[in-house]
Amino acid sequence: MTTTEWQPTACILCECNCGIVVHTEDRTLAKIRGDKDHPASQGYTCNKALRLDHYQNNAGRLTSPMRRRADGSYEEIDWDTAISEIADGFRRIRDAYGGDKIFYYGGGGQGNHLGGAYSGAFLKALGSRYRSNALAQEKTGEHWVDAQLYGGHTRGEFEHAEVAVFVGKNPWMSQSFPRARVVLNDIAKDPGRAMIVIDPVVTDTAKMAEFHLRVRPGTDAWCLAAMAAVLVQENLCDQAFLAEHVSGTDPVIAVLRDVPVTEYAARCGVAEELLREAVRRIAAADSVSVFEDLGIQQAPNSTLCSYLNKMLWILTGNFANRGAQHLHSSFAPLFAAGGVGRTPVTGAPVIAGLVPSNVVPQEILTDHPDRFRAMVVESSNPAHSVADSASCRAAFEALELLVVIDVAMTETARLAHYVLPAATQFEKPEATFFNLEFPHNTFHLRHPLFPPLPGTLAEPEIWARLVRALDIVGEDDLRPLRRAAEQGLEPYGEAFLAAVGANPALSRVLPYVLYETLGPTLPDGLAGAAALWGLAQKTAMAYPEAVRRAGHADGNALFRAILSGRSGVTFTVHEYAEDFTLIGHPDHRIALEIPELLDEIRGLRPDRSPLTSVDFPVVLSAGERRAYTANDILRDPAWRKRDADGALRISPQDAEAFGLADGGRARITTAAGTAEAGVEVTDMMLPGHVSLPNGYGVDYRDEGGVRVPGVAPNALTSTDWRDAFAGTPWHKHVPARIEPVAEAVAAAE
Ligand SMILES: Nc1nc2c(c(=O)[nH]1)N[C@H]1C(S)=C(S)[C@@H](COP(=O)(O)OP(=O)(O)OC[C@H]3O[C@@H](n4cnc5c(=O)[nH]c(N)nc54)[C@H](O)[C@@H]3O)O[C@H]1N2
Ligand SMILES: Nc1nc2c(c(=O)[nH]1)N[C@H]1C(S)=C(S)[C@@H](COP(=O)(O)OP(=O)(O)OC[C@H]3O[C@@H](n4cnc5c(=O)[nH]c(N)nc54)[C@H](O)[C@@H]3O)O[C@H]1N2
Ligand code: SF4
Ligand SMILES: [Mo]
Repeated sequence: MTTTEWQPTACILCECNCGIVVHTEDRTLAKIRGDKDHPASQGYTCNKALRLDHYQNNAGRLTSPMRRRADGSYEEIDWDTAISEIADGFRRIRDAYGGDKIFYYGGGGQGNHLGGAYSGAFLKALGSRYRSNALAQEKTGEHWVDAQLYGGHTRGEFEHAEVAVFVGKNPWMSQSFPRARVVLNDIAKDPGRAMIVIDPVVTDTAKMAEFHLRVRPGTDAWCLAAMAAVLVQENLCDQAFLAEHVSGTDPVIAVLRDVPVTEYAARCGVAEELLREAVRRIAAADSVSVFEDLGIQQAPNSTLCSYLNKMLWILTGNFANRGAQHLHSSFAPLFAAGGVGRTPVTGAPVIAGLVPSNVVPQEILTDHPDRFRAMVVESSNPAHSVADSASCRAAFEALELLVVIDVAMTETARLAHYVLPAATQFEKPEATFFNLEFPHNTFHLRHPLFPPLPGTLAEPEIWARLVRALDIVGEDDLRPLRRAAEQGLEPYGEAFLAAVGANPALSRVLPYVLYETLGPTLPDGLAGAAALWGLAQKTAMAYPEAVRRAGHADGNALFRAILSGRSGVTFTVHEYAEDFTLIGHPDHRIALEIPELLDEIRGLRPDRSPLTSVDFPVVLSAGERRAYTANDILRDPAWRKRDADGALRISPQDAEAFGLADGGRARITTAAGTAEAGVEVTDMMLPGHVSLPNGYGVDYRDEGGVRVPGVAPNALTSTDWRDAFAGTPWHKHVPARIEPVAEAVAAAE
């Protein structure tokens, strides 16, 4: 199948999902460029999008369901056998121990959330309750704070911000908001705008910033507390905004008034005057946007840092105006609503319905009667991406049933009883639910460019076959809906409401019902998009005005626009003042006081001792984003144009102290493990701080044999280094020891 027309789709390598257009040749993505018609990315891509064929075509693609033999090797089996054995297996687990012992991990990576939308039908039907994914190793602490402050998720409007603040975030490399490099260049060039970066490393973003607050690793809480305190102590808060839109201000002001700024600046290693100047710049700006990311979310005091960071824009009233911080609409919420639950074995906090990734091994590897016995992993590679890979492996091996759904034979798949091969994201309808912008929010349904590779299936079909095997919905229940669907969306909507109202069995498996009844009537191989009909209805009900402003009369109109809008659609257009209506609290005010976290601010006072020690004297950031990293999505090492082995970055001072030279090799030892890496000596790093990239250390097999370039970062991390509130890991702050590798020493002598 060769096309000479540009076909719209999207890059799947980070949460931006930039629109691209491609030429295909047979099964390859022959030419790739940015899609100017995409409403969010407007033709922008970064360097990585051009390498996407390494995802679509590589020697690691799975082409048959696989079953593990007693000796650990795998045999290919047909789909019918796989589906019936897997359904039987989970039924047996449910009957023996209860459905809540079936744990679900994943459901979507950077570009693919549509498949996971169908998983709930099968899991709910079995009584499974616990789930998790990568958000529970980065964003749950921030979510817990957000839920209390305003009951929603905020994003900055960087494109129009006078001042952009990046806290532990390197958007030049990691992107995360539309057209990141264009926006960063614009800010850097404009003398009327400014960038503030809080990062121990001289990143590409930090190099562009007016204010680089080069904190010592792990000391952001002191830095951010001092910044918020300067706002209060120098009378820089927006009193009118606080009076009108914020509750619980007084106790917060009281705590911040007592913060010893000089002492805290010294503790975080930032010159006090620089810190004060940065705060004054924030206070003087007409608009400020803030992005916090892994540099604080995966480091000590992470939940506290999320809270303090939000003070910077709340105390200065940078909400609901152009270029500032915003709540936004969502097409499909990434986080479940509800309070904090507890995990069955360790009692860890379950925030937004997600078990902290760090406790997953402990919830399995125990003789506790409530331990997880079985697991489904979809579109995720936890044996590689969750802290302490060795204990993850041991835990997954102890499961009575592990099923992995992936496009490749991953580190996790190699531990599974069954591996189910998915069609790639260019072989099925796909979409991302990272729809986080304001005032215009966009959604992009990508059409398939190729038929599924023979032997593979799209996830909606996999989940539908599994539900069918459970035999809980009869053809009699579905037939009226199938007929209604043939008559159009309006009759379907009425029939759907009536059927679900009358039959509770259907309401437990809604995505399945949509796929089975509406799916067959959708054009262009889009059956897998059926679940979006339900989400479009919900969206139109949640934001009727904003959906109409975007040009969609109702949920059906929105759904039709999504089906036909090949480059994506704008689904909501908000007015700035409506930000306040998106605040979840009944009084639509931001609730600033979080007593537990105010206690934490007070508790910062005594100079806490660093986590490093004589044995482990440096801080390792395990998993930095670089030009050629993309989580675990690309396994073929040929995709990288440089940094083939993912060098350990180290300061000249440390290199000298440890006897290392640029281009040499180092051994990195932590409490959890040891690894070797090539060395890059660079002034980017502070003395006492070293870094390794993410996404390395995955294996790749082709005719040339097996290769595992670089270090798997989680060979070096421990599950017990985690945040007290959210259980999120401290990947950016792993105490470590660095030594020259013996051969290198010998060669040098
Ligand atoms: N190229 C590329 N882009 C990606 C990804 C990818 O794999 N590759 N992954 C995507 C995903 S899933 C995510 S979540 C985002 C993550 O995006 P980022 O959070 O921007 O990525 P990181 O490089 O992991 O960490 C950000 C910064 O934290 C800094 N840091 C380390 N320790 C500290 C500290 O103690 N304090 C402070 N303030 N900063 C510290 C690091 O120096 C680094 O510059 O990137 C997305 N984009
Ligand atoms: N030490 C350390 N660990 C980290 C981090 C760090 O900075 N340091 N970062 C953390 C963060 S922020 C994140 S987001 C996680 C990411 O880690 P994971 O949650 O494991 O996600 P990905 O690496 O994106 O893996 C995606 C998987 O989906 C598969 N896949 C791709 N397309 C499809 C498809 O269409 N269908 C199916 N079924 N599968 C598909 C890929 O083959 C791959 O195995 O890693 C976390 N782990
Ligand atoms: S990696 Fe991210 S920023 Fe780069 S092209 Fe892909 S989606 Fe866009
Ligand atoms: Mo992430």
